[in-house]
Formats: sequence, structure tokens, C-alpha cells
Amino acid sequence: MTKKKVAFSGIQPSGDIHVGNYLGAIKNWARMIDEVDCIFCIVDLHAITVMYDPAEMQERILRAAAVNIACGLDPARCRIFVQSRVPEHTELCWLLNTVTPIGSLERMTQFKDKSQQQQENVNTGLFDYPVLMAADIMLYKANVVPVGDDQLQHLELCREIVRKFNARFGDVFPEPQERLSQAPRIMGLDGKAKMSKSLGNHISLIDEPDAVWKKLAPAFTDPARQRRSDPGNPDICNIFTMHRGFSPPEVVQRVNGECRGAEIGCVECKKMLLEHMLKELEPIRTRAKELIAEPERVYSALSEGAAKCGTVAEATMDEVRRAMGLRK
Ligand code: AQP
Repeated sequence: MTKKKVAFSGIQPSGDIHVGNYLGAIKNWARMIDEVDCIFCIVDLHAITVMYDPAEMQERILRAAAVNIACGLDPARCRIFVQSRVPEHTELCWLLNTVTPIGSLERMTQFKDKSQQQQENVNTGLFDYPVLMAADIMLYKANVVPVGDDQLQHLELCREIVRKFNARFGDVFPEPQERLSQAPRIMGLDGKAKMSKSLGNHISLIDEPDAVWKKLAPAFTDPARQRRSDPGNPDICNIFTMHRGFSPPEVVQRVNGECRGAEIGCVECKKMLLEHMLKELEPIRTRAKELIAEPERVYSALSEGAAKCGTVAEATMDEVRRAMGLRK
């Protein structure tokens, strides 16, 4: 029997998980769950590289785990755990630091963007974030990494680290490949930057229907559409990108044609999106809220996931320490 490929994915407990995370990553993860050996990690050690309130962190982790499970990451069919519960992630990060060129880290656009956003807290962890991400992936010898396109540069760096490590210490790690979804970049509702937990430009997966409409109604569309009679270009409209993620093909086709022909206004288009978005998100919201109300069930799934991942992580670290001459 051929061994299943291993997929690793992470999500930061840095705020409420949103439609961008869902269409760009989580929906894809849930689809892969039976095809590959899936490992999903709530990456709390990444989330502390920005300012945060320690009193809120455990609640954020619970919510992130509950939402992911509600999206279909069934702990009976995959491993889901919290990063800081498997200390080998940070040990491997340190070892990989010794083969990672500073120049490569300096080129990372996420570091540059986040440094701009938090000029009072440009910390070493933020700079080293991509090496910890490489460690997350390499610890499980993952072959596949499903991500949104904002993470492609980090993944390219991970492959560089794999090549440098293997060239120096022997062939220990495979080179992981990305798997993008059909909507690898969802823009924020204001159209200025990608939809992010921390930029206040998102629709959360657990927002109530009224709140979703309140955010969707004023959302940025194709600026060429000043009046209903102005023809639009769905290819550059974030609302259309979300239609492709949520609406059935016949609705996507209709919106595409009617927007170009100015037969439909942006409000009508958004109302159609709302209907299909809510249809898909309603069961997720209900299930996530049930799980948040039963934290012990979530914590028990996370502990089980950490125990299973810990065993794999220990074996990899044993191999790495030997390869690097740190053990006989
Ligand atoms: N806007 C997006 N469109 C498509 N995919 C996205 N992802 C994030 N934003 C979008 C993908 O979601 C997965 C988990 O992301 P993350 O939590 O690890 O970190 P992030 O990319 O930094 O997400 P946020 O929401 O923007 O968080 P903050 O504001 O905390 O930085 C990843 O696969 C990511 O590509």
C-alpha cells in the first residue's frame, strides 16, 4: 500500500476566522481530509509576534479550533492541535535558523507589511516567523501545504531551507508544494488590502446574518459601476470572487453576464451573494457556537491531536539531531 502524502496547514488565533481564511484555505483543507494525511495546527506561537492581550489568548484558541472543526476538520479524520503544545516546533526553528540566510528573511513582504503596521513592536519573532513556519511544515515532513497566496513567499523560503539543510546534513526533508484554492486571495471589504483578521475589513464565519449584511452592503465593488446603468467587470470585483466561492455555477454565470451588461445593480448582486453565503455558513456558525459552549470536547480533541503529533515530532527531531551531530 502506498503511503498517503502528508499535508500541513496552520491558522493563527489572531482574531475571528473570516471568509478569506475560509475560501482561501479552510474549505480546501476540509476537501483534502480523506485524500491525504492532514495535520492542522492552531499556530499560537505565530500569533504572539503581534501585540495581543494574554487574557484573551485561550478564548481565541478555543474559537479558532471550534470554527475549524465546524468547517469540517473532524478530529476523528485528521490531527488538529495547538502549536505550543508540541515544543519540537521551536527547537527545530532554532536549528533551521542556522541554515537560513538573513538576506532571505529580509525580503519577506509580510515582515515588511507587519513592521509598517506595528512600528512600535518590530520584534525578532516577527522577523523569524517564516523559519518557524518552515519548522511547522518540516517537522511532519509535509509534502503538501494548502495556503492562500499571501503565504507563497514563505513557502518558497521553506523550500530553500529544506534544500540548504539537506545539502549540508543529508537527505532528511521533502520539498513541500503549495496547494492553492480557487480563491487564493479575498480582498478586504474596503478593497484596500487582503481580508485580514487584524485589519477590521472582514466578515467573520460566526457573524450573525444581520451583521454579515451590514458589512456586505457597503463593501467595495468595481469602481467603474457608479450607476446601475454602468457596465461592470466581474474579474476585478471582490464580490464576484466571493460569488465564485459560495454561489452555485448557474448563479455565478448569471451574475457574470448581468454585471457586464449592466442588467443588475451591485446591491442586487450582493443580496444574491448574501443568500448563498448564509446558506453555506449557517451550519458552520451553529456548530461552532455549540462547540464553543462545550470547551471540554474541543480541548480533548486538541490534546489527542497534540499527543499524536508529538510522537511524529519526536521521531523527526531524533533524526535531525543525529544528522546535525547533536546526538550519537
Ligand atoms: N484574504 C485572504 N484570502 C485568501 N486566503 C487567506 N488566508 C488569509 N487571509 C486570506 C489564508 O488563510 C490561512 C490562515 O491564515 P493565518 O491565520 O495563518 O494568517 P494570515 O494569512 O496572516 O491571516 P489573516 O487573517 O490576515 O490574519 P492576521 O490579520 O492576523 O495577519 C493561510 O493559508 C492564509 O494564506
